Order: sequence, then structure tokens, then C-alpha cells
Amino acid sequence: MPSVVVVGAQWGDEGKGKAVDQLGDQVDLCVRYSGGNNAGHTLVVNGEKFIMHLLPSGILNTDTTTVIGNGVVVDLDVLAHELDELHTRGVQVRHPLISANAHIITEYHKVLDKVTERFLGKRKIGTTGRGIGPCYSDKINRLGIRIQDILDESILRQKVEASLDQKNELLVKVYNRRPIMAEEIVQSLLAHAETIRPYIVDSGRYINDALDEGKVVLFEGAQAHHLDVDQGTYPYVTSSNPTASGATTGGGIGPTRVDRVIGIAKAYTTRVGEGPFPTELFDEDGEKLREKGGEFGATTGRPRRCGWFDALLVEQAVKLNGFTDVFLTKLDILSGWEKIPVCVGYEIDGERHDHYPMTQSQFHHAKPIYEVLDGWAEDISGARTFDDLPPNCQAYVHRLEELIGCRISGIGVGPGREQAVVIN
Ligand code: 2SA
Ligand code: GDP
Ligand code: MG
Repeated sequence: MPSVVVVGAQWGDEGKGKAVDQLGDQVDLCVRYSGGNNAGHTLVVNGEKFIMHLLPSGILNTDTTTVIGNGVVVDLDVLAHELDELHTRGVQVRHPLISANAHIITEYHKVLDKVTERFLGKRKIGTTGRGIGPCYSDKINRLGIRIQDILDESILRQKVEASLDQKNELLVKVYNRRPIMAEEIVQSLLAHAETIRPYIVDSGRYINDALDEGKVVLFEGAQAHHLDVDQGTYPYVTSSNPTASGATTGGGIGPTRVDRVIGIAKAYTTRVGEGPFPTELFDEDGEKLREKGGEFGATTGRPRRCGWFDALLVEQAVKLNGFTDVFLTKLDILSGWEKIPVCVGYEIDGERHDHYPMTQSQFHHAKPIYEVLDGWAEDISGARTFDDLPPNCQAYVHRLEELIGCRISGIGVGPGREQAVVIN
């Protein structure tokens, strides 16, 4: 597998971090290609828990070089803090390489993220408040600050001033806040310049050269298909392209270079933040999924909304990302339900839909049509082969494969690195 992309198939938190860590010993280069420190990717190694926000999840593997790709937005304080935290815990890791073209999240992006959410009130997105949206807005508006800019102080100053002029107007006149001083921002960024200078690379060239040399490159997606700014439940999305295509723009490779695209899908569904969610449960089943599954935001600690598996949602992700195979995660959490409903269609304004609908108005009106499958009582966390799984659990997996139209090649049965069933 010279080049593999890992993508969330639902609304995030499917267990991408664990999947990336699991593939780790086969990987030479692990590249984050989208999002920023809004992500929370959890790895559990020898019983010890690590949550990566900005650092690529391959970082714990000493043989893997990690890269923060050009599609990522970088908060330099967070980068320094995450590395320090690992060192404090006695984990020696190599500093990631950072794309010269990646954009920098500054203080004013974080302020704007928070005031915009407050301003939106009931219509808020439920962002993580990490400045992600405002930073990507600046990128598209051509007002962004890039990693390469901190190598040239006078350019940096000009760019920060240009970007801030417009924001201070907004902050002072619309949001009634105090203006932000350009020089404070410049100095806070320059404080990181000498530390990161040796790691700044032309990431596109670097990654393509590695592929030319036959190295194995893993592109680690953050968030998920249905949070993609183009494909997701807009406007309740993040501001980047977490989908497989995002690995090409955010990593700097052509589509012909991708060999495998693994979709990561949870055995049920969760969402954090606002937005439509047809199979969401407001009863004790929802509470039980949240408690058993530990469904709380890995970055913000917010309770995640929980519901049954929605096959239409995942089938859409299979199709639009061209998944070659799917890892089904957290199947162990479903042990103990006598019956497990799976959404196999939507009723929208009196009509049945067998696919994810075209418009968001339709999706907001979608009511799930369930097929009820038989559950299993056994604890499956010790299963390591498909044959170890109880018959009803095997049937659940096979039915999901049929419904989503993709082969399930791996199953998660616990948070630990080793708690997985690989299906050949
Ligand atoms: P943002 O901050 O602009 O990206 O928020 C926009 C929407 O994207 C959602 N989003 C996420 N959804 C799931 N998991 C994420 N990471 C954290 C985690 C979330 C947390 O691993 O649990 O801790 O709250 C993530 N990041 C962004 C977000 O909820 C908005 O709906
Ligand atoms: P990510 O953002 O996709 O990497 O996922 P998160 O780390 O935000 O959330 C997934 C949570 O589920 C983490 O707490 C993981 O440790 C945990 N997890 C991952 N795979 C499994 C699994 O197969 N079973 C169980 N029980 N937990 C898992
Ligand atoms: Mg997460």
C-alpha cells in the first residue's frame, strides 16, 4: 500500500486516530492534510491514552516521519504545547515537518470564531472555537499568513497589518470589541520562528519524492465526509475538505497517486456541534451509547449526540470518496442490545428515499426508516478474528456491508491498539 488515505465516513470521531496508529508500523510518512487543532484523535498504546490535535497520529511510531501538510491550519502555540506535553510524559518524538504553504491560526482568528458564534445565536454552528473557520476564510480571501511568512519579518508584518485592518473594523464597529494590535501578533509568531525553521519544507515535493522512492505514505483525514465544506451538511460543517479529494489538494499530490482509501465508520452514529442528524436518539438508548461509548468531545469535552447507524449516510461517503474498504469501529459498544435498528431509508415529506437526498432542506426533514437486526449479549472486546464474533454480530457486519456497498476489512472491538479484527 504505497499511498493510503484515511477518511471519516460520518460526522467525525469514528476512531481515525486509532486506525492510523494501527497501520503505523507499515508507514514511512504520516501526513495530516486538512483541519487543525479542532481535531481530537485518540490513541491508546499499552493502556496509555494520547490525544492528538495537530500532531499527525503516526508520531508515536519512531520509524514514521510526520508531516503537517499545506491543507492544514496551524496554531503554533498548540504545536509547541502538544510536543512539550509528550516530552513531559517521557515520550520522545521527532518534530513534524511543516509545509511552507500551511496557513497559521492567529489570535484574531480565535477571537473571531468565538464572537461570530455568539453573534449567530440560535443559528450557531457549534464550532470548536479554535479559529478554524476564520483562518480558512482568510486563506480563501487571500489575506492569510502562511508558515513561510514567518521566515521574513517584514513580509510578515505587512501581511498581518493588511489582514488586521479589515478585522479591526469588524471587531470594533460590529462586535464592540477592542482592536487587536498587529505588533503583538507579529511578535507572538516570530517567537516560534527559530524553533520551527529547520522543519519547514516544500511538503508537496517532499511527499511526491517519498512516493517516487517507493515509501509508504498515509494521509490522515480529520473530521469527516459529512463535515466537508463541499459535501457535508452545509452550513453545519467545518471549513476544509476532510474527504479523500482533500488529501490531494491538502497534501499536494495528484489523484493518480492514491492507491487505497479507507473509510472509518462507527458501528452507530455520533455528531458534536449543531446540524441535522436523522437517527439521533433522545431516549435512554442514546444516553447508553454516550456512556458506554465515552462519547464526549476529545478536544472540547462536549457531550456527543448519539444515534443508530445510518447506512445512507455512510453509503454516500463510500460513493463520493471511492472507499476501497471500510474499518467498522466501536462494534464492542453495541454488545448487550437485544435488537439493533439500522437506518435503511428516509421518509422525506411523505416519500421514501433510498439515498442521501440532494438538498439540505430534504435532509432536515428526513425521518429514518429502520430495519431491526438481532443483537448479541457477548462481550466481544477480546475477539481477534471474524470467527470469534457471535453469529448475530457477524450478521450485523455483513448486513452493513450490503447496505453501504463496500467491503469491511477491519473491525474495532476496543480502544487499544491491539483490539481489532482484521478481515482478509
Ligand atoms: P470547526 O471548529 O469550525 O471545525 O467546527 C465546525 C463543525 O465541525 C465539527 N467538528 C468536529 N466534529 C467532531 N469531532 C471533532 N473534533 C473533536 C473531537 C470535537 C470536540 O475529536 O471530539 O472535542 O468537540 C470536530 N472538530 C470540528 C464541529 O463540532 C462543528 O460542528
Ligand atoms: P477520531 O477523531 O476519529 O480519531 O476519534 P476520537 O478519538 O475523537 O474518538 C474515538 C474514541 O473511541 C476514542 O476515545 C477512541 O479511543 C475510542 N475507540 C476507537 N476505536 C474504538 C473501538 O473499536 N472500540 C472502543 N470501545 N473504542 C474505540
Ligand atoms: Mg475526534
